[in-house]
Amino acid sequence: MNTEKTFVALKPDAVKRGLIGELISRFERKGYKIIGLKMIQPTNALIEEHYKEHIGKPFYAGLVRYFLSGPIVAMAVEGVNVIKGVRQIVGATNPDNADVGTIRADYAQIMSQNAVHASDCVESGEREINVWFKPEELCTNWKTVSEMLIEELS
Ligand code: FUP
Repeated sequence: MNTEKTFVALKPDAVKRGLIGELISRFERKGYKIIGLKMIQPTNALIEEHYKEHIGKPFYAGLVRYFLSGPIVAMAVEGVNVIKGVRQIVGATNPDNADVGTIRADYAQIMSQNAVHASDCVESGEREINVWFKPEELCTNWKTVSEMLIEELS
């Protein structure tokens, strides 16, 4: 079983619109295990570390302004093939191209305020979890029902 970890963030627009519970439940109902969860006001340093591959790009200044505009909900999420699965739930970067039923299609209109972030590969997931969480903030010593059921018959 290919269990992986990913970093998910509910961005300031999602928090301000009161979507925290609704969006977290999308990941919970898939059976994913939330091993880290906190609300945090991003700082310049955290944003720079998180989005370092985008520094210097034309949209970077707007991205920083967006992340400074209010708190995010940071999540570390674990599950089988979770990188791909979470990005399927999240949808394409530009809501115009996101499939109906994905978060970005259902809750966002523009790419620069697309409600949610999800890591694009296992290495990014590990790196981003470490940007936003201290190791002691992660709770891994428990099992979800999905985990138990998957283990039971596999
Ligand atoms: P994603 O992996 O889907 O979050 O997308 P990227 O890492 O390519 O981009 C990070 C964020 O930058 C996106 F969520 C939206 C923003 N962005 C823009 O505003 N304009 C662009 O042209 C590209 C990205």
